[in-house]
Amino acid sequence: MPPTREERFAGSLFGLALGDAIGAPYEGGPLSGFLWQLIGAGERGKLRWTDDTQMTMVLTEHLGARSVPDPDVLAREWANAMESRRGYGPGSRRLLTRIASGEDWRDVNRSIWPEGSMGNGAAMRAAPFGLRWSEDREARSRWVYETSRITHAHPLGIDGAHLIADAVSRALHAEESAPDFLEALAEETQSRPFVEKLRQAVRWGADPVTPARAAAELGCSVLALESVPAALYAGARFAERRDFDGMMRFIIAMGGDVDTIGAMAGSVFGARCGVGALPPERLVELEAKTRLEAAAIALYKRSAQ
Ligand code: R7I
Ligand code: MG
Ligand code: MG
Repeated sequence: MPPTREERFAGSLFGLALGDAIGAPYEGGPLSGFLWQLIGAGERGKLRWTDDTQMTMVLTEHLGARSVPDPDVLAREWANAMESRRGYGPGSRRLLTRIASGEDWRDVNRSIWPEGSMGNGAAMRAAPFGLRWSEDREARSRWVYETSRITHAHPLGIDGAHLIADAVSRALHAEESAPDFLEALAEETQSRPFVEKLRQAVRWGADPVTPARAAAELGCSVLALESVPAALYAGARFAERRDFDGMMRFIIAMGGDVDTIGAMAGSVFGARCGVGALPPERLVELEAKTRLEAAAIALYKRSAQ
């Protein structure tokens, strides 16, 4: 039996949090991993997630509580929820600190790079838009844009967010092979640099390329243009086999921005396979499960109205 829509909503958000938490100790190599063990300490013994889940959870709650997002309110909610120990990107941390102290996001979102950030910080939190407006591309696209630019004004940062939202909405009902899924996304997106990366993965067809080759040809850094295609490839490939553990082993072996690639791939995996396909022994360890579950249910109800 295919998962219900409600199971897919929960699957997408829990898949994101699990991918983030399982990947977190591997982000940025051994030294960062060691630091994460030291400063990331949260509820004792729990599988701890990072900024990727923190921002997604706040966004999911925001979307569940109203018919359309309010970017000014959302910017403050993100800023107030920021905790340094969650390992935020350096640019995002600075912008959110300024927003928390009362500055308008419009005045700060191009203060570090003239065109804004092209990091993956908007893409890592875009999954809820794919769930909320799965059938309405125009609304999905509008709200991804209006909220991504709070911290990521650069077109590549925003394009990456559109792709993750589109992929999650597609994964809610499509049962295609990985190459067909990636080709459909490539056809939908207007962003040339992303189309080239996606077509590269489409050309691999059903050949199981090694993590090293995927990392070399797609990239796996914190830039949206690298980590988003890598996550879409891993998510699509392993969702076909309902193999979450295999997906995480592949992502860890690719290296680079492991928590974020895990989060984005996990959100696609969960939207397609449902919460029942996530490893139960890891799910029970996940921190703040009750809050995440309530956020998923509220978003589900809102999108069903
Ligand atoms: O995108 P962002 O929120 O970072 C998210 C990442 C994820 O891996 C999380 O797990 C967390 O670890 O951080 O934060 P930004 O600082 O906006 O962007 C991330 C990085 O991308 C920056 O620190 C830069 O190294 C790089 N970057 C750029 N470099 C050159 N020119 C982003 N934009 C530019 C740019 O325009
Ligand atoms: Mg993170
Ligand atoms: Mg990361």
